[in-house]
Amino acid sequence: MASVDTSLPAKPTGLAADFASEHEREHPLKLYGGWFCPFVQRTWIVLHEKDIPHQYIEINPYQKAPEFLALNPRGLVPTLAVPVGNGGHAQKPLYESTIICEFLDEAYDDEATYGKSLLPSGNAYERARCRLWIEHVGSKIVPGFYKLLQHTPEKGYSIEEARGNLLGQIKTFVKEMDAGGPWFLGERFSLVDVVLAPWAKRLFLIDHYKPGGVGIPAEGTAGEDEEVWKRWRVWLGAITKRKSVVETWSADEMYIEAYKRYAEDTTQSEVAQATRKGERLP
Ligand SMILES: N[C@@H](CCC(=O)N[C@@H](CS)C(=O)NCC(=O)O)C(=O)O
Repeated sequence: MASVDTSLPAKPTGLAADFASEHEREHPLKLYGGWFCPFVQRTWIVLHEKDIPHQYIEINPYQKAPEFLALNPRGLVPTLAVPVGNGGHAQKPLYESTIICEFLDEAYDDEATYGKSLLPSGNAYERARCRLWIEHVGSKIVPGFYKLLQHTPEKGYSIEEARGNLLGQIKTFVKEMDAGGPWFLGERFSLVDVVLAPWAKRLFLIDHYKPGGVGIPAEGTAGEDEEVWKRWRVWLGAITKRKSVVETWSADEMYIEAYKRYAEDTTQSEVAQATRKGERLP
């Protein structure tokens, strides 16, 4: 594995460091994560939202330690160790961020203790609609983010194409949002908001590294799309201030450092390699 990815700073910083150290004590529910990872941040946000007791264990997923691979043969974070049986001493692994998020929401469902479910209970259609847009985030917006971030002049596609694709996928998503706001489901915060939050927070990296940036039109300049981008700004403003998002975020400059290799398209991470080859993300 290339040294570029194993040289990452080893620990969270900023408010994420506080959240991590509040959860460093031994606990049978364990999240193995990397502070820089947006997929991990999804899981972290759910644990924070529901105030679920757990232990956070920072690892470097690029190093593929045998104990880590034993839990998750895909060798990716987030990986969750879930207590099983009465004593809670044995654990079973779970991985894939969206599956972990749904699992946590379902397994910790006592409203008095953990608050409202993050998917609308009692309405199968609305839950399915949420999953549809969670899928859109994972299969359209997230790959679009990396395609633009990893764009270099040698690519077989232009930066305008990559930008147009990302903006188009975001627009499609925003048009599905409840008009009232601020959240995707209007007043109700849900997993749909959670799954996009980490990349919404990371959009500034594209503005930092790529000529022309993300290219979201400034207020009053979007013509017929004015309402769509207005709704986006309402959501973006709310999500970037949400406590669970803010408190799982390290210092901005750390992300700038960690994502430099994406911007230069030299990282050997699985996500980056899949993007380079035009394949589905891992
Ligand atoms: N589909 C996975 C993706 C997770 C993922 O790609 N995690 C990255 C860190 S952001 C990782 O562990 N990469 C290790 C590698 O690329 O070798 C999920 O949703 O959990």
